[in-house]
Amino acid sequence: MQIDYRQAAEIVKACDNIHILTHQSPDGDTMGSGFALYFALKKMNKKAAVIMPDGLPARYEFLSEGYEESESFEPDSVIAVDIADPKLLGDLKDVYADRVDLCIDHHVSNIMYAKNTLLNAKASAACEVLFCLFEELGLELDDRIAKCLYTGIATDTGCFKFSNSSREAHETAGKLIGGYDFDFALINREMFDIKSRARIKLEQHLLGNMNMYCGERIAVISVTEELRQNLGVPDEEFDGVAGLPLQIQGVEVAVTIKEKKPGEYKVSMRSAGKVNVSAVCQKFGGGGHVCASGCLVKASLEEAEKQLVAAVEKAMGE
Ligand SMILES: [Mn+2]
Repeated sequence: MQIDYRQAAEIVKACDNIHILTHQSPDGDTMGSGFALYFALKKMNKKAAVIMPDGLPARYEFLSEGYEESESFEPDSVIAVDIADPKLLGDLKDVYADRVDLCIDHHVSNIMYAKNTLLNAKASAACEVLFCLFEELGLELDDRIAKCLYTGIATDTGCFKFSNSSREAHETAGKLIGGYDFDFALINREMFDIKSRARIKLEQHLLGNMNMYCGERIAVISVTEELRQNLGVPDEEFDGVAGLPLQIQGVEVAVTIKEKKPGEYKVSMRSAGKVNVSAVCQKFGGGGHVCASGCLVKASLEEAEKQLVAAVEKAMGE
């Protein structure tokens, strides 16, 4: 059932022992939401724990400063943050999928699996939804909560660069920066600028070995299993490589072909805006967003590249 802020506030007030669920392959929004809600619930004298299917990655540890790991307890309420589908609970799906009391989210694709869903699809981040919920609760924020909420909004808007960087996103960030003390410049540097040596090595390789087509409007990067082993780069360093070629002036579509197993390739397509890559991926049985989509192609690498480029070229001509 979809509920409004007032109803969600009533649910939060009524619970005492809460498990807060975050999603697998965590990002700044689910982690920021999880810890912001934890600190808020602690201020309300409730017992809470943040449950993380993939643990807490080092890059988000700063959000947990002050978090106290409690002994395991049986929750009376389960609240999911930034989780559109229980599939995103990973290994914890079986335990929690059917017992989420409240889901706080901003994904239009939310499948409404929770008993109650507070969904604001116009919000830039689940953290922006939480900010409004805390206002509804009349809860006074503190520096820690503000830092968590800001991080979620900054990361989900690509540092206020994506088209979801609405007036509300900016205004909420402004209230957080203006009203509380935390180092937002450092957060943005660490979330957006700093890269590991392995990542730099990977980017150099991928950009140096790109294939260009259609007057350099289409860029293709391929990641084979052999390459992954040769470079010795950990899997998580591949996050977001699909968007890399769009940094190059003139590139309209970036195609990343990643070997899943011999003869089977996972394809990610990114568009700078003119070409609907969701429509292209649909021709291969995939889909997604207009500017970010994916599909699976069973062929040799050369054949996959040929077919994909032809399909993108066709879409460009339409
Ligand atoms: Mn989010």
